[in-house]
Amino acid sequence: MAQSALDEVTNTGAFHRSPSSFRNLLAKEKTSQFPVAVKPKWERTKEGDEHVGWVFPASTSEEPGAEPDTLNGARSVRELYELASSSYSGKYTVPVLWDKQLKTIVNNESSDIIRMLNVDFNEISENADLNLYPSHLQSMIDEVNEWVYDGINNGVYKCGFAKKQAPYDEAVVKLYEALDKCEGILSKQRYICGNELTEADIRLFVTLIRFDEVYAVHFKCNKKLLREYPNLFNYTKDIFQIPGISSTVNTDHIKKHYYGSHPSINPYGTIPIGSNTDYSAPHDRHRFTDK
Ligand SMILES: N[C@@H](CCC(=O)N[C@@H](CS)C(=O)NCC(=O)O)C(=O)O
Repeated sequence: MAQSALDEVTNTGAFHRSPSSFRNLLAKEKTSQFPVAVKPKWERTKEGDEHVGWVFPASTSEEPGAEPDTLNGARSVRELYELASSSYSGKYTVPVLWDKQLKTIVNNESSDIIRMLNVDFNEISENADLNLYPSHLQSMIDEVNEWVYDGINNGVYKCGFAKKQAPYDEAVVKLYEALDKCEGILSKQRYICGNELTEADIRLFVTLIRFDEVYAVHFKCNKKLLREYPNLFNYTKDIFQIPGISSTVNTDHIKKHYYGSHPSINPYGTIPIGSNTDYSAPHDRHRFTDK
């Protein structure tokens, strides 16, 4: 079983992400979140073996924007997986939904976690009325998520981690077909499933916000930059400017992570200067909804 994304390339040279192992869903019982951030650059996770992955800083001053694990005193995300299951042998990935009381991983699959955050934390959330997965749009959200994940979210990884030309060629064609499709949809409506913000926008946004800074260079997604797509670019600014979103984007961490953590792609870890795009600049997306 793969222990890191760096081991997930098959002998045809194509990147295949292995499935998540912890898939519990929350019932209505009270559970609490524990927001922590790990250091952006992967490091050795244990003395005695070669594994590299997510580690916590030892103090709050070590890496601005990252905090130590004050709850369990773990040095790495790997230690949390080992605390949750002594027989675990898969990848030590984020995100992880952690149960403070039971000291275990509830779930490590982002598509499950995003659904749980929408519903199961309403009693303690500031904006409980926000529903990013409304019943009238569920089938459309599911359908969009599928091609966006395959073509774009995972598509950029398939481009970047391909070790042969053919899987790269296949992934990059699919990526730009999916981006062109988004551009077409977003020329007619404000968000990807209509004029209402949904989970599908959040899932698309997380890849778009990294596109010009990282994927265009590091993962060889350079047929066209995000800023060359008028609708996709303005849409990314629009979502970035929703209150609460920009504080989840740390461009410095994003760049340190990718350029510093994949020596097979960027052996010297040099961080490129661009793109320094200002996503807080004005956008034109109100034209669909302020009529
Ligand atoms: N299916 C998982 C995949 C998560 C995933 O691959 N996370 C990456 C983020 S860069 C990770 O933590 N990788 C660590 C590694 O490959 O060792 C999800 O979407 O939640």
